[in-house]
Amino acid sequence: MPIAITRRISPSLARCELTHLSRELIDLERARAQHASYEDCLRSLGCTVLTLPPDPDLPDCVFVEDTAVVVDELAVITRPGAPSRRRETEAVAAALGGHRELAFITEPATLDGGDVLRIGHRIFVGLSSRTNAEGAAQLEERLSPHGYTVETLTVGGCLHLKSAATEAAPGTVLLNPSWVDAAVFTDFRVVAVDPSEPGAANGLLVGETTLFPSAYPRTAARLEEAGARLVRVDVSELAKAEGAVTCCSLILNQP
Ligand code: CIR
Repeated sequence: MPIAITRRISPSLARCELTHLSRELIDLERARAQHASYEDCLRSLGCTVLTLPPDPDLPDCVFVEDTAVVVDELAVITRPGAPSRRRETEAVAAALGGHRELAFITEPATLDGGDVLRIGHRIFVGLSSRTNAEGAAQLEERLSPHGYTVETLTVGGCLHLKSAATEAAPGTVLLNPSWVDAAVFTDFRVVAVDPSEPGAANGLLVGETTLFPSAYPRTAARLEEAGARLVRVDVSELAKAEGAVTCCSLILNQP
């Protein structure tokens, strides 16, 4: 049974980092209700959800994905690219320490987990405004002894690699070809987002089922046509903070 680590929404979410979006009013109560439904979806897919308390001084703490890269053998605690997010790693490292050996990304490297796409033993790292080459190199140093390969690629037009591409069904990469070079993923089946839904490339695969934002029905139809099994979740308030479905959890498979 996988464990999903999540973290409650900070009361200061309104002060979150924003890179590609303009600030909009976020309804905190609605965001919390959506987050609770997201956690319920994870439970319905067989996850044990471990929810960490929020920190009022860390507006983006709900986006736990950025704080660690977890594989079966260890967890690599990141050094997030946004200085306002660096302290988020402390609580997550404390929680992960009970489940995995820990390794750390250290200065001058920066790495956000949202830039790390793992498909089997292949790890794709997006070089972005949050993740630098040193971050990718340190991740490779930590993971290659365990049989993982690390490939870097550039992303443009979006926040993270996983805004542009995710494994949205087993062996299938869902991507926005305007934000990432689809040629990188020729070893996989590729499904492109519907052109009217550029933000739709982020799905969270848990086992054989994918949590997918209800805001993107056209891309959902494309995925289902390709054989994906989807569970829809409404994360519209978190989307105003530039978050999507992968960013709100860290999934630990039980080896
Ligand atoms: C940030 O800009 O860091 C947050 N407001 C959103 C982070 C979303 N994380 C993710 O997609 N992995």
